[in-house]
Amino acid sequence: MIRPELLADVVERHADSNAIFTTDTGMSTVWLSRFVRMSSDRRLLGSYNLGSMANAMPMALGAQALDRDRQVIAFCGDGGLSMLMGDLITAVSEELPVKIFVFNNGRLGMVKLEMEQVGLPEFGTVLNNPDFAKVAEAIGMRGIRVTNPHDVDGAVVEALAHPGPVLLDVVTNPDEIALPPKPTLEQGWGFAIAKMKEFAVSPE
Ligand SMILES: Cc1ncc(C[n+]2csc(CCOP(=O)(O)OP(=O)(O)O)c2C)c(N)n1
Ligand SMILES: [Mg+2]
Repeated sequence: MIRPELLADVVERHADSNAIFTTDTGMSTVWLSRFVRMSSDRRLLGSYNLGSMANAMPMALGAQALDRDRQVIAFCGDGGLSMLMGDLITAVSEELPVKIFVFNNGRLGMVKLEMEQVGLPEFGTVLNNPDFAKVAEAIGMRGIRVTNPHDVDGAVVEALAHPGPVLLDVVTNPDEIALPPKPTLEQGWGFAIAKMKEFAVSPE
């Protein structure tokens, strides 16, 4: 099982020193903010206070259209990407060499966590995803799918070196928890209750 932190850290290590990053609203926001170092030359675009999902890929398209020579990297959730997936065609038709990295946890992960921290068992947050790399290939862009942690580094290097648009579909751990900087006892208690309820529903 691939930890999303690994992907964020590997991207940080291989990205250009003047890359433009975009991030969806969801757990990818957390992984980017914890692992990707910003500098005066890098740029970061997100929805943030507006809190809208699905923004990372279209923001990347816009940024790349302004500067085709600069490395533009989108940190996408699988839920976010699915919402505006048709716009992948724009990357191909406009020849925008965006690097789309999908944190594919098969979940609306942030919402799963929000429910669990108040003691609710996961409900309605499982996503029945297609193989995003195959979708990308069908659309006409390079698609790479990664399911083994040992392949993450090579796949990121390959994606960043690809001259055209590329989608890297990384299957990540759906149970990874993005702890807030100062977790409360109440949140921990809620999480424990949720896990007991989830276990009671599916004991395997
Ligand atoms: C348009 C919109 N719908 C719903 C939400 C509520 N919401 C916030 S994060 C999230 C889940 C995001 O899932 P995904 O893109 O897969 O990212 P993950 O948290 O799993 O990394 C949802 C449903 C929102 N912020 N914006
Ligand atoms: Mg997700």
